[in-house]
Amino acid sequence: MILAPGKKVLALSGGVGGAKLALGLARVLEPEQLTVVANTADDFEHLGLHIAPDLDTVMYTLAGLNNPQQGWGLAGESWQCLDALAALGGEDWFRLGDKDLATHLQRTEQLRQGRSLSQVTRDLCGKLGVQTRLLPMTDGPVRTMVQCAAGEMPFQQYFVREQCRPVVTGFRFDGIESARPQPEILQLLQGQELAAVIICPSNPFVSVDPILKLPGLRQALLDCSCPLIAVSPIVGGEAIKGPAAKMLRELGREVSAAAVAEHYHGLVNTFVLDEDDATLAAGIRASGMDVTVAPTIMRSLDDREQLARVLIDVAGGET
Ligand code: FO1
Repeated sequence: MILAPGKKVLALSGGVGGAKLALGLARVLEPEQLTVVANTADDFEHLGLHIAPDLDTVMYTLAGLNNPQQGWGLAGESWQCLDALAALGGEDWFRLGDKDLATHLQRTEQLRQGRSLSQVTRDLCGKLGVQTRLLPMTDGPVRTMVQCAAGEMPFQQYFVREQCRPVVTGFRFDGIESARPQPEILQLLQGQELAAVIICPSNPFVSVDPILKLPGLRQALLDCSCPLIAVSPIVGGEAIKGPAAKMLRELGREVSAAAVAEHYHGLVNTFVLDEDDATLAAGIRASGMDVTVAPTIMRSLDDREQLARVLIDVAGGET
């Protein structure tokens, strides 16, 4: 037991990096001690299906079913449906595997029958044996629009179809003004059980910001008395995965963990830096944030658990 009974951790996550840490946390905490909130602003409707990439990446990872090489989707996947679709002239730029399609079919049908994304996620997690509470950030539609010189485009078009090539100038989260945070998130933040909120090493602009910008959520985080801890997704001036470094550069910011710390300034109490970036600690501390230096690159299962233990220790857990 590394966290007192009755104490809980709330983790805010995007896709791959967040999912790795969520798994580490799930392995060192009791199931009832962890709630993971996934970004849903990169969800989209495609081929008539509701696709929720970050939710699914976290769900498949927690279920031990994920494809670790690819980062998204399921291990041992086949692509017969997509190949047949392509042969018919259908769209195949967004690769939906045969088994993964079952998730999207089930989710879409359940949503069509009037169930909420939270209910459907709970049901899917139950069927896949995921014991951790996994919540979509909201049950309402919020969609990331990537702003570029030529105009704006939906996130998956930028990320997958355009392979993150367009130069970004900003982001807009369509629908966010009328979206509500998933109610359990606010209940947790307003209760007495939370030991920490952890911002996973996910992209600050397109994975974490959509969660933080949900109406009322930032204030609820500020009002919550537990520590808010963020793990840098940038190590040694590079993103561990994905376009975070490219985005920082194009937005005219320094490509470093310090720039991510600055992004979270005024919200986060403790910033967790990789050992490679230890020299940045003093500057971040001078800005008023606590800093913990730790190995943050999660190659193995042990690395994930080790980082989870460090974070719980920062939160004041009982080791
Ligand atoms: N990412 C890709 O780079 N190419 C794909 O074809 C692709 C398909 C895909 C299908 C289902 C799913 O849940 C995720 C998928 N992703 C794919 C990942 C997705 O674009 C995520 O939004 C990113 O990983 C950002 O979190």
